[in-house]
Amino acid sequence: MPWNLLKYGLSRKRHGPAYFPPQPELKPAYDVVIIGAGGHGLAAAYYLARDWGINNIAVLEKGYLGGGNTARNTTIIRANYLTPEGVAFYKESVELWRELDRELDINLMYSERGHLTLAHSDGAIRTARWRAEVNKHLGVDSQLVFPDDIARICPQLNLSPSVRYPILGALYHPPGAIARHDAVAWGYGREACRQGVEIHQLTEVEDVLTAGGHVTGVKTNRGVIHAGKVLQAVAASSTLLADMAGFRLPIQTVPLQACVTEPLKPILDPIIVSGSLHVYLSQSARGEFVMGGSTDPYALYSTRTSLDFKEGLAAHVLELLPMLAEVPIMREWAGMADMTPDFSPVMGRTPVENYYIDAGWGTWGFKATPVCGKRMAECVASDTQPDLLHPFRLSRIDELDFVGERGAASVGH
Ligand code: FAD
Ligand code: PYC
Repeated sequence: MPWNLLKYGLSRKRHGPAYFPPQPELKPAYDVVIIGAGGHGLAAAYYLARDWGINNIAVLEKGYLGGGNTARNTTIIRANYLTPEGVAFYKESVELWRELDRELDINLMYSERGHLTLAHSDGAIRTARWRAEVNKHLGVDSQLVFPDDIARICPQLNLSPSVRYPILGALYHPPGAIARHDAVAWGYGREACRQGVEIHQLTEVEDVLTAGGHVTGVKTNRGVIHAGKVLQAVAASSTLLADMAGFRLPIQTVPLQACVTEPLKPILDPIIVSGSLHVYLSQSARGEFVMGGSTDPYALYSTRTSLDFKEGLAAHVLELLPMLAEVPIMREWAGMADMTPDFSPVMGRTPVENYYIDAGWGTWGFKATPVCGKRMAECVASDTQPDLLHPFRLSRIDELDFVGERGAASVGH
């Protein structure tokens, strides 16, 4: 180890400015209050300040910055959705991701690996073909591939025909990527602060204050704050916050578990998803295999993990990658997924004037952080529903105008 690095590590003095400014005093009023300092809330704050010149903003976080699903997700980024509305939306997100390191001046370790959704049945081949056609039509690089190609793309996969669920083909999406999730929250948070946004951790919103059908502020554990506009971006707590504001959401919250193995040398490049085996995995830059399965089969506000999950996951992963048999699982955790009936998010205006919502991200919202932040900022600043967000308006559920993305979810439900 270089001598200077050792000296720095042991020294009590730390040189250079702190990454975030010290938390300021809470003011009695802000132009915009954002509830939730996950990736989504922080990205919205950043784009409101950068693109719309609104910087009298407080982001209120009941825990710590980026400590919700942003910290718990498996970081898969892709645009290979099923509906034209979904594909157009996630395509814009992937375009923003590609520039984000430079823009936020932080190494997000954004790494395009290619994404394989394995098909083990004729029905799955049909869905893969359908997705490939919709994707290509909208300029997203996806194609249906068969075992010969899969063997070239991912030689580690067990392609034997004599297993329980032989691999018949796959949807291959070369832009599929992973990134460092914490850095996304840090990057958006720091850049928002540089533009005057305040982030208040350990500040829980306990009630939403309204008068005459519009929002006037929020009650927090640190007092009342008045606000011209309020955006809720609280993922698992979406229904609780909407209740406080006085409207209902078509959302159920279910646990989703994941785990990582001990680090290995780099051996797996692409991201692998198998719907029939209910598993997905990738190898992180640190060498750990990041793996997950289906959502738990009941609604629950809990982040406990289970032996069931680990056992089922291990058995299924070994069908795909028998070489992992002796690799220990190192950590296991759960997040809470806010699920809508059509597996698409809810974004935009609400029945309460000047109160906006960003919710229903279920198991798939990390990849949407940049586009959602950018478009929600537009929505809040202009009080209009941007075209790209129109399909995801809250009223679509009552209108039965669904954006059905179940076939494109990586996670079994
Ligand atoms: P969060 O990061 O959860 O932020 C919301 C914040 O609101 C939290 O910090 C919370 O503390 C705060 N909050 C809640 N209530 C209050 C209150 N009353 N007052 C103040 N603050 C409050 N998506 C993908 O695209 N790819 C994946 O590979 C992927 N894998 C996943 C794996 C797992 C195990 C899980 C659980 C999810 C996964 N997701 C994935 C989904 C993704 O994690 C989420 O959709 C995304 O992180 C949501 O971001 P967010 O900023 O909206 O929410
Ligand atoms: O949306 O790609 C995804 C995903 C993978 C695992 C969890 N979500």
